[in-house]
Amino acid sequence: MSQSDPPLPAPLDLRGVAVWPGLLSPAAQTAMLADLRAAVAQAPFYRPVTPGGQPMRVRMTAAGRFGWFTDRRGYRYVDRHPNGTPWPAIPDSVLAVWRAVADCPRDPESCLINLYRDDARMGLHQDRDEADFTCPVVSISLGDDGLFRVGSVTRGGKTQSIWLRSGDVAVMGGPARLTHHGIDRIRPGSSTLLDGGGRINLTLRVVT
Ligand code: MD3
Ligand code: FE
Repeated sequence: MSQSDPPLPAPLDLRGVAVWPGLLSPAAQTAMLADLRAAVAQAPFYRPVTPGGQPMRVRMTAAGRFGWFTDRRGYRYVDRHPNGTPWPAIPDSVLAVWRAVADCPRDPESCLINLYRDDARMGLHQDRDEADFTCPVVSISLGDDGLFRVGSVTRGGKTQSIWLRSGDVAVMGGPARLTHHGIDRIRPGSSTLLDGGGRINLTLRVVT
């Protein structure tokens, strides 16, 4: 993906979230996964603990200047892995997707790497731990299908769901930046991309 690539096709619109199904070819997905493996070797997946003391079902790690983090002390961005080392750099293959789809003059400062295995899910929530909401959040899905639910900015009300599949890219910008969203479940075994199965989702964000 580069500046000389052809213009993007029109995205689907899911309550203001733009979704490009299959934006990444199978070869691009495999190449990105190899880049991520190198990052995860430096910054292994761990299980975050909510402020209420519950271990999350999603495994996490991050790349870039900041990683989103939670423990008993609360939600925040931190500049290193719990093992004490700085997060690895965001791979160029991932940055290229941001530059192609995010209408933002800045590069992302954080790439959260979520791993969903088996019964992992993520409840409806808003992403609001960032200091700046003018740039979008960009999501890249790899591996098994995930049932993605989008609601509204206010709590409650209607929601709409779609299955995100490997290679899909979603952009949450403008009014959709603060909508509630979550992953109800994955479909284990729907992809052979990841060794050991499961779904990886990358979320790219400007934080400061
Ligand atoms: C809609 N991750 O890490 S990505 C998260 O698939 C997160 O792992 C989910 O929600 C996942 O915070 C969903 C799609 C997504 C990300 C950010 C959003 C949708 C969003 C921000 C605003 C609205
Ligand atoms: Fe989120």
